[in-house]
Amino acid sequence: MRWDIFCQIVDNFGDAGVCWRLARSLAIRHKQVVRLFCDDLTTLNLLVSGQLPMMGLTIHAWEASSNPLLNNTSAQMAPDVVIEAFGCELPQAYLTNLVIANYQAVLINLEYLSAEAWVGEYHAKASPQAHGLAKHFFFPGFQANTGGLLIDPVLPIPTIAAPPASLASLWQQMRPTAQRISIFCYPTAPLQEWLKNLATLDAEYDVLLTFDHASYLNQALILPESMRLHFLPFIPQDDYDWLLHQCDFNIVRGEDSFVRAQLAAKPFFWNIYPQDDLAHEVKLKAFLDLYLENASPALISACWQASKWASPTVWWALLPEWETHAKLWRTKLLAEQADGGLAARLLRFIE
Ligand code: TRH
Repeated sequence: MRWDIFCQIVDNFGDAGVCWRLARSLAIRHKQVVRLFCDDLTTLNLLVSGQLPMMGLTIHAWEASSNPLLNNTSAQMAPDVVIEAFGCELPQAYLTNLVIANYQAVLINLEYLSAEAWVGEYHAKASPQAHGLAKHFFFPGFQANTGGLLIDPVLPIPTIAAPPASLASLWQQMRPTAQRISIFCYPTAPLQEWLKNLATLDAEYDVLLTFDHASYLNQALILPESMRLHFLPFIPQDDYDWLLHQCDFNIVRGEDSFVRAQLAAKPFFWNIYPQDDLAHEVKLKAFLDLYLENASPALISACWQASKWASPTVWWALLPEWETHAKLWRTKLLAEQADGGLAARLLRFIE
């Protein structure tokens, strides 16, 4: 089938991250023909870096959807499925073309991920449109009655693996005796206090701060030699996935890195995207309730404290138990997504 995915980058990298992962999965794993239209190719290219050309997948500027060479005036190019990622509005000219040409494309509104129970009730419901094209809401989720998770590519749990080029020189500076921590959080997080507190523990830490995080820290930060900070540039998405697998602890944010941290089978906490109406508190609780269903009271308390940026000295001792839990959770997730996860469920839904 032919798929057109529309991605409007509202802020940060999550929109691009999810759309790119879905587009690639449909093209590579499911042999679909995919065009990804994006309103910010510069940002998208940061994640994609070096992976194109790719069989079955092309990337286009948002405006190109109205270009006669690319639009739907030719039946050959007519899409079977059109995805509006995160409710972005389709370009008017593109939509008009679809309607006028009377192509029977299915419109999908790909929603945000949530572990909340209501998601299953709303997933895959039709939404009648004045223009007559069929439109459905597709909700990613953890439960079997949702659209599932974007699990591709599933990386093996690493033993010893060579770092990708973007991390090769940094990796030579890693101390084998140190615990590795990757940090990808929002600028409002109390990162500096967190690091200072962790540094008081009697252990070595190599802390990998993702792009731009240097600006989250105060110049005056003084740390003991046992804690070394490493400042990363923005690295390609696959390399970031790899990094999560190689660390002993990860702090992630947004929606896409949150799923990757779970698949990395390592202890992590989710610096969830803050929303004005505090909807993120409900989302966080829904996830932690699922994630910690079979955990000990001590681990439940540790995960909650960590998620709220409590001093790591309070809960860091629980890390070995958390590690075992993280491995079990990955196994459970992959078993529940053994049907192929979001991309495969989407494909079956369309068929
Ligand atoms: O960047 P995010 O905070 O993005 C989003 C957006 O803010 C979005 O509007 C919001 O709705 C959503 O969060 C919840 O976090 P996220 O989702 O984890 O996306 C980051 C992407 O960037 C992810 O695909 C991983 C990738 N990435 C790299 O490719 N290289 C890097 O160096 C890093 C740190 C991340």
